[in-house]
Amino acid sequence: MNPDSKIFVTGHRGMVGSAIVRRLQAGGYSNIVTRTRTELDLLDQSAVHTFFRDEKPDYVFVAAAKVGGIQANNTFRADFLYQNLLIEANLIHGAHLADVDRLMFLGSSCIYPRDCNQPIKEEYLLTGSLEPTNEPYAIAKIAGVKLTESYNRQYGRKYVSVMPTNLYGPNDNYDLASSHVLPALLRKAHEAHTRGDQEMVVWGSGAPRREFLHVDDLADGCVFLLERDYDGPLLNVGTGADVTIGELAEIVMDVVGFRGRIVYDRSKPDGTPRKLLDVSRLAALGWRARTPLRAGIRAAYEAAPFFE
Ligand code: GFB
Repeated sequence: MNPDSKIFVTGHRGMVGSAIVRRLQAGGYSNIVTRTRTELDLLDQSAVHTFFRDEKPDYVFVAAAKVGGIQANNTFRADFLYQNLLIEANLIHGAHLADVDRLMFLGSSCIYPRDCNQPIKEEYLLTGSLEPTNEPYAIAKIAGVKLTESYNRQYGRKYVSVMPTNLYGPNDNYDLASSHVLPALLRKAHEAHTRGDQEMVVWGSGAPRREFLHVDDLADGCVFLLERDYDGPLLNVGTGADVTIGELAEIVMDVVGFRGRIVYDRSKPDGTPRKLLDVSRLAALGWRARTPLRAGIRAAYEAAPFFE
């Protein structure tokens, strides 16, 4: 890629897409193309194909997706499956039809079997059953991985799939019903602290382990791969370390300055017990995450819409 290559970033208003745009701008890329949902509906096949035919970007980031935390995934199962299948199929096939040779598809660590060995190597894909709370989303993301692999095999494209672990950072979703755990705990701790509460509710048992990657690190890893013309197999992106949800809650409370008690709401699902990614494939290429968890959480807190 050169600095004036035309790079189409989908989902640029979301947490991942906006981080990729920031990182590209910082790297001197000046020809970044974005479209809002009103300008281009990614569920509309013919609109997406026309867009590609007219714009002919050099590179596409598939960062647009319907995403959410455990409860949203478990509740809006049809929407997560249908919309993600359509978005990725329209973008990947549309890019191919317009002869766009380079593309990066972003998935999620929930594509791997629920009970696979830890840390999770890329080759564990499709070796076991998925976590039920996010099976529809995971199936859609697995289809995306298979689309990139298949267009490469059949048509010689250089489409890459990247699987980030749980992400957090600026432009995260702080709606408690649909968010992921980290933004939810930041908001709950902030509100509890502001109200002077004695306790804060954390869903599930607190025992599941999760790995958290700052979205700016993910964006940096993506641009690192773009700049090295990486066109190899599926790659995990993570930090290589995880914490329990209970430990995460303690760190968040500490960052916010809330000194109350944690109450576990065991009527809410735990989800997968652990999903720590093996990041050695990406590390061997020379990239690693840089943001320490506590510092990243502090930065996310200060960027949160309710921070004053
Ligand atoms: O982040 P999260 O919603 O998604 O939840 P997953 C992670 C863990 O945190 C679960 C617990 O064990 C939750 O029960 N948790 C505790 C909370 N308190 C809260 C809370 O207030 N809100 C939320 N949301 N969780 C999603 C998948 O899985 O992660 C997606 O559903 C995707 O497919 C995404 O892979 C990255 O890590 O369980």
